[in-house]
Amino acid sequence: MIAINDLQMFAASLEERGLLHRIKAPVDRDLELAHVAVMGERAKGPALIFDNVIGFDIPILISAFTSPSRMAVALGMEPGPSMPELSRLWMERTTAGLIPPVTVNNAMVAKNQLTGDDVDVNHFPAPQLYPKDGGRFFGTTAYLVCRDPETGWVNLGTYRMQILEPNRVGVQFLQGKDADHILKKYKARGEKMPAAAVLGGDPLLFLASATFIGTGISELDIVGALRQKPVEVWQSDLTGLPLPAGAEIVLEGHIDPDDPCHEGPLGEYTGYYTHDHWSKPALKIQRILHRDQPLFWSCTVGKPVNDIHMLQCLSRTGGIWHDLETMKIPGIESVYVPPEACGWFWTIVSIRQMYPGHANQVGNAVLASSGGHHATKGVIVVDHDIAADDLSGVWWALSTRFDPSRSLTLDQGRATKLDPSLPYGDRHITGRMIINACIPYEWEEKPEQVELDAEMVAKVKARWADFDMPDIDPNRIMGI
Ligand SMILES: Cc1cc2nc3c(=O)[nH]c(=O)nc-3n(C[C@H](O)[C@H](O)[C@H](O)COP(=O)(O)O)c2cc1C
Ligand SMILES: [Mn+2]
Repeated sequence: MIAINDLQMFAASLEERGLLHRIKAPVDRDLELAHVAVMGERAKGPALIFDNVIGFDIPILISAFTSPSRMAVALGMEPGPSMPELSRLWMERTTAGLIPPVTVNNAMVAKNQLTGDDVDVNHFPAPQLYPKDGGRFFGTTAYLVCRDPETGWVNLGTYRMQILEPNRVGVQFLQGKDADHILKKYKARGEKMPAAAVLGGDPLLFLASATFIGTGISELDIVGALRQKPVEVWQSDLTGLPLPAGAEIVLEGHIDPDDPCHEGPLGEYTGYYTHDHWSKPALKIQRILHRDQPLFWSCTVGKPVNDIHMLQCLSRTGGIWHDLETMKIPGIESVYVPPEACGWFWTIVSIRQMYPGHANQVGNAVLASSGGHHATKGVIVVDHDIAADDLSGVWWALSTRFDPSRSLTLDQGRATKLDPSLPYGDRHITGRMIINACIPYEWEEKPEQVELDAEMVAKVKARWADFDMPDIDPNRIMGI
């Protein structure tokens, strides 16, 4: 296990393993920085820290999660596991039980406190990412902490935060998100909602707060379970909220339900814009907390593949897998929501078939599950000889095991407002399908496959070193 308590430890762990590159050249935070990052991401480059952001002495971390190796390190593992393997770990740890946070008195984030006229979010190098974005965003990786006034439940949600004024940022939580439910309760009481925008802390806090965990469950407890140790929080004397003690920067204040703002757009994770700028919640900042020498953290959002698609791949796969296990559906070998599908719209499940109709049961279960029903367009079910993330194998199954007239099921379900394949103003319901790409269990005569000899494979693996191909790990070759 790699010990990681906060963002700077995570960045150092990446750097030690050659997974992070520091850019020393001066770079403009508006457009230039994000363009370097997107071009690096497209080329499957490393995580980046821009040490010399023009006009600031605060560096920016970006592209932190954009490879399975970096995602493994975030989870405290050495590079190696595939995304489905990491999702299985997510599923197992969150299913085993949650771990609530512990309160500490000394918090690195509380070392510097800006109040009164010193409250100015422009102190930090928030970038503008794309030319058509509405401005600079303090929050792409930042999460909002708020508390349910009735139950005391503390929710963490990642919602984008645009800088509007020195002491005001938009916080675009969409209808139905947890913060939206909670804000409505404050509104009914005629109160403002105390809230904090947090950047940094354990990198898993960003991951968990960008994931639908379930109403009433705190993302702090989920991160405790994932990290297998409690998150350290500091009880704010201003808002009464538990704030991650190792955070980089916190904007504290309140959201007035009767004082919405005009905000956006921001290039979204679908790779498109949604033009819906009015009546977004806004955080009025009363106090800024930050560590000594904070590290700013941004994410390019926009077209796949970047951090958001990787983290959605991890957590959505983990959530769907969790649901399939709790539904007691047997034979699930692996699950994968490809980052290229925005980490959202398609699910691939590999199963060991046990009875006729098993593959369709799995497809229907994904479409009906809490973790997978929302905006899924298709489920592809393949046999156990193909891992869910073996996209070459999946194409082979689509070509040789799938018959559209026999094994395609069409259905409809809940859409997302961000889906550009649906017309504006009518994005409630999407079509969806189950593609059963398994060899039918009930066929007595199955197609005969070309196979390698299992004993010879074992022998070849045993003397792999003799063949002098050190870059290939014989135990991680798909499809044998
Ligand atoms: C970079 C990034 C930006 C996001 N922006 C928003 C956003 O502006 N509004 C929103 O409602 N969800 C946004 N999300 C998705 C939410 O984080 C996600 O739905 C999460 O479940 C919200 O937390 P909650 O379930 O506690 O409400 C974003 C996710 C990421 C990773
Ligand atoms: Mn939540």
